[in-house]
Amino acid sequence: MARQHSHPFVPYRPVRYPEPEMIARGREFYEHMDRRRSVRFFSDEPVPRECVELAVRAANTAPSGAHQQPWKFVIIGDPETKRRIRQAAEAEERQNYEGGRLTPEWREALAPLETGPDKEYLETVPWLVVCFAEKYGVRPDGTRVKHYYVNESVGIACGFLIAALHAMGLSTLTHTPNPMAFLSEICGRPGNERPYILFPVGYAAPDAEVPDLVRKPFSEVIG
Ligand code: IYR
Repeated sequence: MARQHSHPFVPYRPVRYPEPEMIARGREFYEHMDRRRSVRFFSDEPVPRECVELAVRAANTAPSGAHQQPWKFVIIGDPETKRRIRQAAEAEERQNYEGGRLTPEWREALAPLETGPDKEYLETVPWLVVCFAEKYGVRPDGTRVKHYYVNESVGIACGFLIAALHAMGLSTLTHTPNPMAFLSEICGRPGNERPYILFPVGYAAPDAEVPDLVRKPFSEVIG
C-alpha cells in the first residue's frame, strides 16, 4: 500500500552498481581523498570564480538539521578585503603565538605543523571563502527561527566544500583565526551569523610543502 504523507514526497532511486564496481569506486574515492592535504603555500595564479561557486553549490547539498541549511558562504576576491582580513587575522594570531594566548599544550600540539602568526596566504590566494554558521534564522518580520544541529550541519557542508575543491585540483586550508569575530565585521554579516571557517582557495604553490604527517591506521579508527 502506498505510504500516506502529510507533506510532499518524491521517489528517490540512487544509482546502484554491481559489487565489484562498488568496491572499485569506493577505493578510487578513498584514494582520491587520501591525496588531499591542507595547504599553507599557495600560488597567486587566478582561479575561475565558477570553480569556487561550484564548490559552494556542492557544500549546499550537505544534509542539515531539519533541512535548515544553516550556512552562508562569502566569496572574497578583491585584494583590499583580502588585505584587511590578513591584517586582522595576523593581529589576533600574534597575540596567540607571541602574546602567550596559546597554552603550552596547544603549542606542543601545533609544533609539527610549524604554523606561526604570519598568514601571507590570505593575500596570495585568488579567493577567500568565509563560511558563517547561522545560529538561528530570521524571518522577514524579524522573529527568530530556532536552528538545530548547527555545528554538525555546517561542519558537514564544509567537508563537502573541501572535497569539491580537491576534486577540481584546488587546495585549501581550514583556517580558524582565533578569535575570528573580525570576519563578521569585514564581511558585513548580521548578528545571527557566526564565523565558522575561513578557507583560502587556490592552487598549491609549485614548491608547496606539507608536514610529513601519517594518518591513523584503519585499525585505530575502528572503534
Ligand atoms: N589559529 C592558529 C593556530 C592553529 C590552531 C590549530 I588547532 C591548527 O590545527 C593550526 C593552527 C593559526 O592559524 O595559526
